[in-house]
Amino acid sequence: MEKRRFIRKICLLGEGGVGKTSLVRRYVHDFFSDEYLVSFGTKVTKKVLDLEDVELTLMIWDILGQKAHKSLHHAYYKGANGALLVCDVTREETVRSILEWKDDFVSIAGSVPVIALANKNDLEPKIPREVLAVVSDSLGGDLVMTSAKTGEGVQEAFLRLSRLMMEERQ
Ligand code: G3D
Ligand code: MG
Repeated sequence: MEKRRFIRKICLLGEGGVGKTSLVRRYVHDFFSDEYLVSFGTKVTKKVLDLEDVELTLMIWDILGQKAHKSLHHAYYKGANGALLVCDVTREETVRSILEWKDDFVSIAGSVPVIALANKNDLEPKIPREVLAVVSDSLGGDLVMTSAKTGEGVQEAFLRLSRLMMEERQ
């Protein structure tokens, strides 16, 4: 029997330079580049996942990370089914701000699943464990340590979000 097909929109959120674009590249194309790609506007990348009982097409929206442009983000949040909130373990302020990103996001998208990604875990973390624990707790424990450079945790993070979104289907 043919699998049921679903399409879901997810957004990558977080400060500039935390690794959003690199994570998408690692997940979808499986490579890492050290060159800094400043993404203007939005890039939407498609990835088809074969889950146990369904085929899920992820439309992955990679948006501007600059706070100054936050008001523009609302258009991108609309209709999103989930989000990956990305921070950089070498910059504490990026961790503290992901809860703001989350509030901003859910005010437009509603209470859809979100997962935090503590990225650049291949580098020396400079964030007290307690700070990560606070963020993780406020998201119901959904925090994955990732590295777009080594690939650590990347599949897991996208898969976890995908499964959460599929639990909410109907
Ligand atoms: P953004 O899309 O969130 O703005 P980018 O971030 O994906 O463009 O990444 C910003 C910088 O961080 C880039 O390096 C990129 O190579 C680096 N980076 C992203 N993810 C990781 C990671 O997991 N580990 C390490 N070590 N670096 C990462 P530059 O040096 O060009 O700023
Ligand atoms: Mg980017």
